[in-house]
Amino acid sequence: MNKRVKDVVEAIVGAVQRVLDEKEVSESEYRNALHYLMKVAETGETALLCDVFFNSTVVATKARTSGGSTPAIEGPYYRDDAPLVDDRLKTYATDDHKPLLINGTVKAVDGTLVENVTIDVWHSTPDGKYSGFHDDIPTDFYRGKLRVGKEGSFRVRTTMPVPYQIPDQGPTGALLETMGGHSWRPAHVHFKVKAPGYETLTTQYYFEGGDWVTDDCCNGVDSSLIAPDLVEEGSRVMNIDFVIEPAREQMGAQA
Ligand code: MBD
Ligand code: FE
Repeated sequence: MNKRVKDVVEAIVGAVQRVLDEKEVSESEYRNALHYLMKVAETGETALLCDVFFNSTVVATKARTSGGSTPAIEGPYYRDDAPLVDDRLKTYATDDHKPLLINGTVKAVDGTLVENVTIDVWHSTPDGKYSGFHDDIPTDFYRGKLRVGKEGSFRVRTTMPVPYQIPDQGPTGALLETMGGHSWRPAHVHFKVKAPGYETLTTQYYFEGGDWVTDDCCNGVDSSLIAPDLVEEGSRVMNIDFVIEPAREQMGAQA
C-alpha cells in the first residue's frame, strides 16, 4: 500500500468521474475515448500527449517553491545517453541555419560555485525532428552533455532551431486539430542542469520575437525564458546564468 499513490489516483479518478457526470458522456463517447487512448499507446505518443496537457502544470508546481532558475517542461525527447561534447553540438553538414552561441554560468542560490555540473543541451534538427527518436537520426546530433568548468562557466555552439510542429499525423495532432487548436511550439533549446547534491533543473529557452512564443501548444513559455535578440559576429547569442538549489526531500516520496 502506497499512501501517495492512493491519494493521487483517487483524486484523478474522482475528477474524471465528475467530468463524465457533468458532461453527460455517453457510452459511445466513452468507447471512442478508449479507442483513442489505445491508438495513443500503439503509436508511442503517450508521453507526447501527456506532456502537451500536463507537463506545464507539474512545472508550475515546482516553480512556485523553487528559489533557482525558472524551470520549464522537459517534453518527450530527452535522451540521457547523449554524448559529452566539448564546445559544439554536432549538426548536419547541410545545416545552413544561423549559428547560435549559448554561453553562461551556473551558480547555487547562495551565489557560490557548484562542482561537477553537467548541462544537457538538446534541440530539434532543421527539419523539426529530434535525434534518437525520429527518422533513425543518430543520438549524437543536436544534443550533448557539457561539463561546466571550475569557474562555473560554459559555452557551446550550435545552429538556430526553428519553430517546431509536434508530430501532427498521429492521435495527438488529431486531437488538437479537432479541438480547434494547433500543434506548434516556438523555437526552443532544452537544458537539464545536474550536479551532485543539487536539484536537477530542467528548462528550455525561447527566442525574442519568434513565431508562437506567445501561443505555444504546450503552454511552456515563461517570459523569463525568452532570450533577447542578441547577435554578435553573425551569431545569435544566448546568455544564460543558471541558478540551482540544494537537493531537498521529495514531497511524498516513499521507499
Ligand atoms: C517538444 O519538442 C517539446 O519540447 C515538448 C514540450 C513537447 C513536444 C515536443
Ligand atoms: Fe522540444
